[in-house]
Order: sequence, then structure tokens, then C-alpha cells
Amino acid sequence: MRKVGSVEVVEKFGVCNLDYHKTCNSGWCFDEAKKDFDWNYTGLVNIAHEAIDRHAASWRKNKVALYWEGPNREHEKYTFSELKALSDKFGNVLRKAGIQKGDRVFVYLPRIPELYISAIAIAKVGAIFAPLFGGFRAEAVRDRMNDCEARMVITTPDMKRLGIDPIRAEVPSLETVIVCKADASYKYGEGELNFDAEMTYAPEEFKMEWCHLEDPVIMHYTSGTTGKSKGVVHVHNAMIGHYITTKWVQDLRDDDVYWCTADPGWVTGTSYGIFGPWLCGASQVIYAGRFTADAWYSIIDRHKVTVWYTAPTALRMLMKAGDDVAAKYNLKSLRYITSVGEPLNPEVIRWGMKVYDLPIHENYWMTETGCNMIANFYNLPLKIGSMGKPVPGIQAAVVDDKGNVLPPGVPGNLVIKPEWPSMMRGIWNNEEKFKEYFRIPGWYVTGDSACVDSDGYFWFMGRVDDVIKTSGERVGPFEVESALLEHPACAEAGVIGKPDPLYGNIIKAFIALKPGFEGTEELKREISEFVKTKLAAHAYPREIEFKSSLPKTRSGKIMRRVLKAQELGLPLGDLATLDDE
Ligand code: 6R9
Repeated sequence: MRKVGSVEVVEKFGVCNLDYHKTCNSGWCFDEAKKDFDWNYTGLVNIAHEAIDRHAASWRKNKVALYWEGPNREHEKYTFSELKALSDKFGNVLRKAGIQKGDRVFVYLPRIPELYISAIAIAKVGAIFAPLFGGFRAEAVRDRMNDCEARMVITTPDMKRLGIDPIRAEVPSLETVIVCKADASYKYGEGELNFDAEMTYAPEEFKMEWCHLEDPVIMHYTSGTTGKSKGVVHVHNAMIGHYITTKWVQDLRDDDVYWCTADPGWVTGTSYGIFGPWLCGASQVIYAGRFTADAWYSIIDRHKVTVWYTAPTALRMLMKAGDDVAAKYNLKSLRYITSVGEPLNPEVIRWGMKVYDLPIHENYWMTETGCNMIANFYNLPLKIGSMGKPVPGIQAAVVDDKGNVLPPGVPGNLVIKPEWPSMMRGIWNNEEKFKEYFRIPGWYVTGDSACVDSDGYFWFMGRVDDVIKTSGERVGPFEVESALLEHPACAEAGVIGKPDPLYGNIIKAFIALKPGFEGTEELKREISEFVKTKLAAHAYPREIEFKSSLPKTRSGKIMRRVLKAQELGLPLGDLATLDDE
């Protein structure tokens, strides 16, 4: 390690199949990547064909695509040919249930093999794969399904009971529920199908739905600062971004065993936990169990994981668990580690270099960008604490509100020049929201602030809006506030992200109670629990503070900015719009 200015630099070694400086900003990399796909020669497009069937018809046919491990060490493995056959069959099941090109199919499953088979099969019939976090509960599920008029959901009996049954009658478009892993005593209701039984009788012969590159195939619901969650639409063309960045940013090669720890309910678990690695023909590990340091290290040890894509909160928890836990396992197989979702603390990288004998390569992107935008590539000197440099073919900049590019060191809006293959093509049913991303002429606006240094590395400063990142999960304050207001005791609620050493941020709620309610500890617990069961296990306030009233604008909007400044002891800023009543 050596120091350059105030920044520590680690020189990286290793085989390099990317000449960063040659490829940078030329845009050729995307054209180059197309040559690796069948559609470049046949004109017949489907991301599932390129991710699975193409390999099933090649020397990779008997290569393991998926090493699956369950919560109790149950394990299964699937080759590319097996995944092709299973997704062909499930494609027939979907068609028999009436699913057609363009239909929205929700997958509300734990990370069991059925989730991955579903994702591929949904793409194969030309429908839109909409993954939902297992942690979501009824109202979050209902709002998302109604927003895009979902026709089908694939789930398990337990999740159905928590997330679907309470709201089934409120989602008129939902025709079919496919139930996975039900035991013999399960009673199928109207419109419900048994995954296993359907698969047993489904024909093997399948006809792929050939699509246009610009046809939608993936939709992720994500949160903004106002309003309900938005459906971010990605098209088959996104495969180019998934593929090239998995190769270059994750440095994935044919002999790797790759493990992305993310759930597909988060974009990382779809772009880099389903499509990216399979588009590269790689073997990937999926662990369906919960996080413990022992469980995670033992996955790396037993599966001989070589490339590991994870997130800052997990790394901080591993650091907290202590070096002794790491020492119990053989982690020597690891050759490359990457992280995304929130800023990665320099001390975590330094700790990683000691314990894993490897640096952790941070990268940056978001649901809407579909693939990594900025990264610490393996062949660049790593600047600890920086997000790295733009992916070749991507032009990123820091600009002021008018779009003027700012000089090095000056913070401003982090923006990206549209468009690239995996950029979102729309927000479902919401042209207005989509347009907001292009409010600075000529740029896609990320909503983050950053600065560039004189070497062209990007440094994250923060969100410019109220979006909260907690344990790497993106949570919109509005959704939490709406859930809070449904509690009988809450008159007003304002929600902020409060910095936290482990979770990055925690959700803190300020609540004004209705008359007659007393702000007890008991009530705090009850309210937290209420949000958990309505919205999601990760989106509840870990901290609640009762206040007699909340700061509002004259038009009655809660001023989260003021709550946050008060909480952090910062200047309150411009209070011209504050209603001083
Ligand atoms: C992939 C993903 C996107 C937001 C993004 C930014 C934050 C992501 C980061 C980072 C600091 C990094 N973010 N990577 N902040 N350093 N390396 O996380 O997608 O859930 O849509 O969140 O996450 O604020 O705008 P998503």
C-alpha cells in the first residue's frame, strides 16, 4: 500500500482482459459485447435464451449453473441443460395459465430454485418478471400488484398467508397464484395451482417467445422520495449491460464460482444474482438461509467461492463478528470481492485486506441504471473510499443544477449521459416520474451528490433527496409515513434516515399522537411492529420519537429536512416555507 496525496492506493495485480483506458468513454464495448450473443447472428432475441439455452446448447451444457444451498444445509445443483429443461416446462405452465407476452408476473418467493426457474421461464414467454422481497407484507404487495395490474404471483404457502391472502380481494387483476413447496395437507383455493403438479404434467417441448430488444422483461419496484413505490422497467437489451459489467466489474471468468449474496427483490440480486453471471456462463451459488458470519463463511469454504459480490452492512457485520470466526474457515478460494449499495467504510476495506488478504472493490449504480455505472476495476489502482471510475461506455459527470460540469473536488449532482443498454426504459404507468430523472437537460439524474477528483475517480457525498438506505435497502419515507398514519394513535408522521455504524442508516420516525394517546415505550414497540406487518420487515422504524407537532410547510407538507437537521444538530437551513403556527 502506498499513499498518493491524502488517499491510500492499493496496486492491484492479476490477469487483465480489459484495457480500461482504451475502452473508456468510447462506447465500443457495448457493440463488442453483442458479438457474444446469438441474437447478433440470428436476430431472435430473448434474454433467457442468452442466459441459459445458449449455454445448454454449447460445451457448457453439463456445467453447473446453480449450486443451491438451503437454510439447513440442504443442497441441490442444476446444470445449464437442467435449467433449460425446467424453465421450458415452467414456460408451458405459464402459457397454460394464460400468461402472454407483456403480462406482469410477480415472484414472491424465498431464494429457492423455483425463484430462478420462474425468472427464466417468465422471460421465455415474453412476460415481465417482477420480483418482490420476501420481507414485504400485505399492503406493500397489494400496492405494487395493483400499480401494474399483475396477472399472476408465484409464492409459497407461508408467504401467501402473510402477503397475499389478506389483500387478494383487493387485487382484481390477479388471476392465478402458483404455490410452491406446499405439503400434502395444503388446500388449493380458487385460482391456485400446485407448482410441482403442474411441472409433472407440463410438456417438455417449448416454443420460445422471440422478442424485440426493446420489449420489457424485468420490473423492479423501488422507492423515491414522494409517492408510492415506482415500477422501474428494463428491457431485453439490458442483457448487454448485465453481461459486460459482470465480466469487467465483477471480473467473472469461466472457471469462477460466483456468489452474489443479494436477494432478487433488490436489483443487485437480479442483475448480478440471476442474469449477469448466467449470461457469462458462470457457475453461481445461491444461499437461501439467513445471515450469520458462520453460515456465510462456510458457504465460501464449502463451495470454494472465488468471486463474491456483497454489501457494506454485511461486511460490517462480518467485521463485528470478529477475525476468529473468519479464521475457522478456509477462505483462500476467494480471489475477488466487490460491494455495492451504500458507502463502504475505509476501515472495512482495511480490515478486509487483513482477513481476506484481498481489497474490496466498491461499485456504484442503482435500480434505474440496471447495471454498474462506476466501479473500482481490478486493473485500476484502488482508491479506498472512492466509488471508482465510470464503466467503459458510460459517461458520468458531476454538474450543477443547470447542467454545467463542475471542476474536480466540487460536489454537485451525479449524472449520467443517456442512454446505455440497461438503462430503465420507463416507470410503469408514470411518464411524469420518468421525466423527473431527466430534469437537468442532457443528463440522467441519479439523485446522488458526488465529486470527482483530478484522477477521474468519483466520491459519493450523499442523497440529494429523502430516500433512505438502510442495510443497503432503499426505502421511501413516504411509504413508511403512510403506514404509520394507519395506526390509530398516529396523527402526523415524518420519517428520516439516521446515520448508524452498522446499518448505514436506520429509519427514525417522528410522530405526533392523536389526543388521548400516551407516548409510552410500549406504544413505540407496537407501532414498529405494526409497520413491520403492513409494509416490510426492513422498512420499520428502529427509533421512534413522539413530538407534540411536526415542522410543516404552509401547504402542510412535513419538512423531513428540518427533522433531520434537528436530529443531527445541523443548521436548519432555509425556513422561509415553514409554517410557524
Ligand atoms: C444497486 C443499488 C441506489 C442508491 C444510489 C446510492 C446508493 C449504491 C453505492 C451507493 C454509495 C455506493 N448507492 N451504491 N452509495 N456508494 N457504492 O443499490 O440500487 O437499491 O436502487 O439504490 O444506493 O444512493 O442512488 P438501489
